[in-house]
Amino acid sequence: MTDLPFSFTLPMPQVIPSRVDNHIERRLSEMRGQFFDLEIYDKMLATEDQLIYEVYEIKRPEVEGELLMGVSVVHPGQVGKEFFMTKGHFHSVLATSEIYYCLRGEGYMMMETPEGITSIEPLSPGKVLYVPPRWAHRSVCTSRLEDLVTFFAYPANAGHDYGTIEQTGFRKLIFDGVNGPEIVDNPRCH
Ligand code: PAN
Ligand code: ZN
Repeated sequence: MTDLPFSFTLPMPQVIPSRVDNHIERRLSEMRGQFFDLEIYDKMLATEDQLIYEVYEIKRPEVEGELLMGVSVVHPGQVGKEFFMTKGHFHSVLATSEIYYCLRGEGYMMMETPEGITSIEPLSPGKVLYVPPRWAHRSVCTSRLEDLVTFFAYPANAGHDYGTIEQTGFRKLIFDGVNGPEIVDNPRCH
């Protein structure tokens, strides 16, 4: 063994809030139809129902005037070349917004309006992202080692519309390309 300088990465521990009222775990089996490569999805699922992301929620009454907040943790991984991500949603009360603050990891917030305007914002520690009213949003973890950890807050009466994204998909996909993350058009989006 040659005595050369070397380095390695020690992933930081997960950021979990000291108060948690509800812990959600989303596994591969709950994301059917959301990843582009259905064949690889089925193959992976046959081997293991992997944990894709987790949400630590702080509960408040779900009424106007209140805010819901918590921490979202998207784990590193890929389905084929597509990075692990959240389901993504519109808010049921479309005219509600959300704030995300990135605590750890690397990734993107994929966003789009019902009219088809798209915006994809990079996330890295310290980044504050404002998701304006009417924009669907999905977090994507592009780091190979670290979780993408974000703090979020949104109006407590917003509600979640997952159905629209489940049926139509987002207009863009994020794949692991030769020179890093690659954003491509989703050929299945309609
Ligand atoms: C977040 C998200 C969280 C998980 O709290 O709910 O990141 O993503 P999905 O809800 O898309 O599974 C939020 O945006 N609330 O509105
Ligand atoms: Zn939201």
